[in-house]
Amino acid sequence: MQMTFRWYGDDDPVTLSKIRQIPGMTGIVSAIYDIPVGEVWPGEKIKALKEKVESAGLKLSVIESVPVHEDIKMGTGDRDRYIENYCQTLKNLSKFGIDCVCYNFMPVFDWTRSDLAHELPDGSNALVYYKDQVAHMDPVKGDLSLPGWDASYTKDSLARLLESYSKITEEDMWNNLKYFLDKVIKVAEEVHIKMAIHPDDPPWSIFGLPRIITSKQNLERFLKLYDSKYNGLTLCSGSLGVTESNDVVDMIYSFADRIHFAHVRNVKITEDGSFEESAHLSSCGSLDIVKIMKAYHDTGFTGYVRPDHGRMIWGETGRPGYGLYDRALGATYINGIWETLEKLDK
Ligand code: DNO
Ligand code: MN
Repeated sequence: MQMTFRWYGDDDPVTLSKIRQIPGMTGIVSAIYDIPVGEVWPGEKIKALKEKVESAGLKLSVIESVPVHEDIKMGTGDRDRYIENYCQTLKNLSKFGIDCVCYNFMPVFDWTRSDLAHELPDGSNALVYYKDQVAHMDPVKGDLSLPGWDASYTKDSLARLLESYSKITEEDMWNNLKYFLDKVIKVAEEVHIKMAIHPDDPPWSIFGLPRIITSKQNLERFLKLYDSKYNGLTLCSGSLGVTESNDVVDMIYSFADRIHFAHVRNVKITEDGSFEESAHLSSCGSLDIVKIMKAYHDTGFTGYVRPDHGRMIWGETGRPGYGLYDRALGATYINGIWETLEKLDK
């Protein structure tokens, strides 16, 4: 495996030089943040990003994400132009050695939580999803705005977008995803970029929107839409693992040859099926991180790994889920498990 860390660019208070000091850290996961969704990423911007990362002694390993325009997800309007642009962006990325791109197919909202700074008993702050709180949230009224959400929507445009989605079923989403893959994976194969879809987080419908990348059965269906190694997965333990009906360890063994990017984090499922993000350590949450890492090890995983969200600890402030300290602890813990597995294997 290759250990990586997400970096949000020059505005990120977690600088590249700090990331470099995390033991065993080799790669950066990043993106170009100032290009509107759907437009082509120009080569010069990719080059500048790569050079910045390399001059800090790290490798630009994964792009997370090249976002997919809503017209593509809805199968409307300008989707063909946006798909063409997407393919051009992949070609541009490949010129700079990028071989793995993460994306998602969630309508309108990326990952969703009801509180971004819930205080845990130990005094740290974590992202949580309490079902009863989400039930009372109205995104159009602006009850909550998350860092994962596209902040460029006005209330009106958001309301219109949600209205358009009300006619779109899960089957429509499957068809639109297949339409996208048929064009994009062909290019990915040509330029040797492994595409890695991120599961829906949480893996169920929110605000009445259809969500399809949610379960083992649906991951299987996804992989069959276009049967190629280049049509692969970002296996995010903390997204899929928030419901007991998903067995993350089993998914790793089942889909090993199609997993290109591993997001490793732990979550604690609470009594009513809500969840709290926890520290990475197995005993802090509901997932067995040793079994997860063992599954990657047993299947000879050579792809990219990153610790996913962390809590805010030791007084750190900043982007929820993406502070330095708890993610660095996560990376060290994952590296420790991996080293143990490697040495016991010898
Ligand atoms: C949250 C992340 C997601 C992820 C995208 C991938 O922290 O795991 O925002 O980057 O869904 O497209
Ligand atoms: Mn993730």
